[in-house]
Amino acid sequence: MPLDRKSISDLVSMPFDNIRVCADGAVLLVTLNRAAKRNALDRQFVEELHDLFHAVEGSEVRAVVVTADGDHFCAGLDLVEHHREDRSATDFMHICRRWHAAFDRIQHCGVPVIGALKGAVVGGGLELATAFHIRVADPSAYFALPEGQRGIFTGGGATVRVARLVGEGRMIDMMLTGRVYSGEEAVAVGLCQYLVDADACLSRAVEIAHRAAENPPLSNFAITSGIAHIGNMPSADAFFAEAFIAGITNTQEASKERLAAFANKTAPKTVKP
Ligand code: 1HE
Repeated sequence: MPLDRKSISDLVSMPFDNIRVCADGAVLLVTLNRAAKRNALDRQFVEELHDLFHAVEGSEVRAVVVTADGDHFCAGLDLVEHHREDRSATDFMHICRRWHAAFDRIQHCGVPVIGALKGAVVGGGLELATAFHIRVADPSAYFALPEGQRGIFTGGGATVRVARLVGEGRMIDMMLTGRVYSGEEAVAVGLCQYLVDADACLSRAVEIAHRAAENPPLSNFAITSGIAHIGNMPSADAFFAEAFIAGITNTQEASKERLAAFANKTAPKTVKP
């Protein structure tokens, strides 16, 4: 069966209630648009994220920017829906599996995903943001895992993705004490990579997406998925996988022109900023 390679316009025309999708060239701009509920993630919202990023995989899209309407990026799990539905343990376990599937789709969609973050990036909102590859925050952004205070636990991948970024000790502190990290602190502990003025946050994320989109797609696929997968392997297996990925990526047709440019002294150099 041939690969169902979606075009940018296929993606832009997908019907969603909680997400707006538009394109800037080959960069997809995804906006969470449930601002009245602070972009809290109910079941449908998680399914929409899953379906969108499933469609991104193998499509013509070269990078994605995720931003949000309103003052807050995402307030996490829809606590009102969760309370109203009075779920059983089994039901919630299955809901967590859907979150894992959706956020895995994001992390492993094959192209760089850049988040433009503001306001609350908390609980499941932080789980969503840590499935992105690069996070850009504005000064209003703050980061927390208030699950302990709510009498619940993370269920959207934080035990893997947040712990990996900040370390187990910091994550446990966040969950036990409700500690909130400012944008500056978040950069210091590795929760995000850029902190920029509020009016520059989205444009910086878009600029980063366009820059990353210039890399050959196979290189971006290796970077955005390979590093995370290799991180789960024992060293000997990791070195094997790295060599294998490099064997394919470093000999691809798309790299030949760039390497020739370097050899001919026409390529830009890597210099001190
Ligand atoms: C919500 C949610 C939500 C807002 N679920 N409806 N997440 C949290 O613990 C964060 C909970 N939310 C908050 O602390 C605050 O809402 C905010 C600091 C994010 C924003 O405050 P504010 O004053 O701007 O808004 P608000 O008045 O609190 O809320 C506005 C509306 O959004 C209101 O609905 P309305 O119908 O009364 O207008 C809120 O109910 C609604 N809203 N946040 C549902 N989270 C897979 S496990 C993941 C575990 C978690 O994610 S734990 C959740 C952590």
